[in-house]
Amino acid sequence: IDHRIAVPVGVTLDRYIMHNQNAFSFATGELSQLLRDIALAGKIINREINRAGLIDITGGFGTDNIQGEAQQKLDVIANIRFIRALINGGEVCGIISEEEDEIIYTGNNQSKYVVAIDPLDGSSNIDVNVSIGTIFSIYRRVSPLGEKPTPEDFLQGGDKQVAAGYILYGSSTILVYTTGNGVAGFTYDFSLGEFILSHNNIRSPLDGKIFSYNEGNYNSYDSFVREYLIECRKRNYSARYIGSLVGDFHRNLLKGGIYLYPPTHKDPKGKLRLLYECFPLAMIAEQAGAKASNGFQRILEVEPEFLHQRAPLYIGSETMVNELMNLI
Ligand code: P6P
Repeated sequence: IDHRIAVPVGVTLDRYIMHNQNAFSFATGELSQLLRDIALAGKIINREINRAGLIDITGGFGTDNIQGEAQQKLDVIANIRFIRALINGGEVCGIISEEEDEIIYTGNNQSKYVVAIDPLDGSSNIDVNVSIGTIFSIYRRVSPLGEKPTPEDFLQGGDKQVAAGYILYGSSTILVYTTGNGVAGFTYDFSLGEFILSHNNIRSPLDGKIFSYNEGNYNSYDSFVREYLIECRKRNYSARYIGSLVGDFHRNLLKGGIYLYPPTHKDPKGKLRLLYECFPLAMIAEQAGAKASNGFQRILEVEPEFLHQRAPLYIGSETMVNELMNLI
């Protein structure tokens, strides 16, 4: 059966995962439990975000992360919550996080998964009530069971992800993920404390009329990017840019559109991180019939060399990404 049709909308994330588990090879239950652990942390972060202004956890924390970005209090809280949930869940032997310089060893060396995570992306929007998101990527480890994970566990390449997803803390809170068999979305129901299936088998429109980029960087873009943007304006496409990748990505995934973060003078290799922003969103995009490129190749084929590597990102509707790539 095609499980993506047989599951009625309204089912909880738990039941959907169990249904999926029975239908697919990862019936051992570890990946199912790992997805539940991530969903639990998402519920906790969601609660913190929704009361941030009330309990003085907005604003800067006074420290910088490896990216040299001032950490927001909620950034740090989200990082701690996800790490704790993954350690306690027991299914993960190692974690890399945007907020941490090095690999986090959970001590669960018998576990067979590693997670790369951006605990709270778009954090500059936290204090002004604009959507923010969590992005996660899951790999089966390649290092020996029983030992500590190694960087190679995280540098396997985008096509080796076993699952990827995001949680968008927006007008509603939605968890979207794929395990390589289509994309499903679950909207958080506060009254039940459950993520409920609301988007069964997301398919992204092949074309779109929305383009998302930071206009302020226009003059530093390569000529092919500027040429594409001029064409979008000629066609009276809508320019929509939240400044929060998960929000822009999710809107474009559902409505059709393209998000561009090209190399700039400030970020000549691109700003977004390959392992916990580009790869997971690219897996979701492709699973939903969309595309993701770094301007030269399918971004899932980029060979990662180090954990916090950056990359240019052009992601969204297939026709729009193809048109842009044809201009190179
Ligand atoms: P800029 C947020 O810091 C982020 O990583 C993405 O969420 C967002 O799309 C982008 O950077 C915004 O960057 O340079 O336009 O402010």
